[in-house]
Amino acid sequence: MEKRSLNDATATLPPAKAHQAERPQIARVDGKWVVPAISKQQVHEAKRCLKQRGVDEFLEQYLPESPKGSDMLYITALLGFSPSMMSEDVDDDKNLIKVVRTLQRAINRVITTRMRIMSLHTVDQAVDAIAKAQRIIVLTGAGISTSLGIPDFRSSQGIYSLVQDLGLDDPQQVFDMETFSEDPDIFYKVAHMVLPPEDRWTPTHAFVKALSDKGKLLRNYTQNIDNLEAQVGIPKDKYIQCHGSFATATCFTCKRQVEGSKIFPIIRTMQLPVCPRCHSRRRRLLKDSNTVGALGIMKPDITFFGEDLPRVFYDNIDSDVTECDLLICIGTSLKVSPVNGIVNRVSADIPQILINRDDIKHAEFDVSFLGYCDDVVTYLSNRLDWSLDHKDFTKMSQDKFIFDEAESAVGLYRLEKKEEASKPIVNGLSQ
Ligand code: CNA
Repeated sequence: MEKRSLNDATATLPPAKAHQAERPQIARVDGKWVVPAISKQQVHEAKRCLKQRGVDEFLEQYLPESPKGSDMLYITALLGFSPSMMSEDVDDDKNLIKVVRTLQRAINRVITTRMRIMSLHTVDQAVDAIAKAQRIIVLTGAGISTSLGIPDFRSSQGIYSLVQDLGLDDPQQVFDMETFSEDPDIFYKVAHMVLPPEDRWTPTHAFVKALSDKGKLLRNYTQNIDNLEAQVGIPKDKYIQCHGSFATATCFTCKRQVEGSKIFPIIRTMQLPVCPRCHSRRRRLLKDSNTVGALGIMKPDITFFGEDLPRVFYDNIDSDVTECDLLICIGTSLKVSPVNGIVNRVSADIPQILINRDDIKHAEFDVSFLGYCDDVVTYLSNRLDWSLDHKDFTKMSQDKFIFDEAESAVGLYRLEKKEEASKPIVNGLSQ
């Protein structure tokens, strides 16, 4: 059961009707709806109003007396969601039900989503929370490996944009079991990009290892398949590879399992790794037909879309979310379920910190450090007086960073290297 609590029930809300008067206009430009810029603070206020005052009062406050579809589209965005109907004529009555349903989904999601702890929003408080925590869950994603040249999924240089020319309707098909069974070539055209480089890891992996070494890591739930948790040396019982990994591979047909590294050289050349046991059967069948699909092909033991997560995830998650005293999410867009649900399964009064290049609007973190995760963890390690097991750590820890604190009221900080930025130093890393 998900635990929820309203943790800022005493905070003051804006007076009723305040939002209608100040609501900027959503406009249609060249057939597409353009939503005016919405700050994190505005999103937070809208969510807080909805959670504390209920749906009726929220709608009364945020919608005009006779709302049009575009008004509902706007408040959907205001609740932190990107409505999918941006190209449709949402003011046309025939689309009304669709717009209402979209808004309804956003409202339901907010109601079941954790709210920020209002009293936790400064950088110092975040550093202090890490220093004090004893049972940290670290939830990691593809962003923690990009500095090694392994692309993530959804960034502009990510795998999804790189596979556009493979003729797939949906890039997720690369990691789809049915597609693999019919044409494993598609997966192997991409797999080489995610292969772990030997004996390398990022400062962020080293940061998670440091948490483990200091006895603070309850568990690292990683969505990554590159197996770098093992490479950096985090003890096996301290990480869970929620989507499996390249560490082992299994024959699609006879289920023979081998060490993943055995097929790496073949994957690197974008060839199909064939099971030694099924090799001759595949060759025989190929003589008669060229559509044998994945018969006799080795598949890395990564969890494809639609497959069940490894048992170890379900065996641990319930007790871990109960025990955890701090949640840190790093380098993930939190778009893949059920792992993204962890942020709402941890009790709402447990602090949550985000370290990511892009902001995440569909979850509520107390403190968000936006920037390159290697920079952020270097900054945090210096503040904590920790040294990281990474060849570049000494050099990186000389870097000076500045924070853009424009949205510090909602705990959001953009971290930049000092020489690249022109803003005044507000929280310099000079120690
Ligand atoms: P994603 O949806 O691609 O999101 C990655 C997130 O990381 C984005 O929000 C980026 O803003 C952020 N990001 C990228 N680079 C950095 C950086 N240097 N510092 C800080 N933030 C950064 O990927 P998710 O992990 O959220 O999605 C889960 C998928 C991705 C899982 O199923 C994985 O199996 C899959 N994946 C894994 C790998 C890997 O193992 N290295 C690579 C590519 C995809």
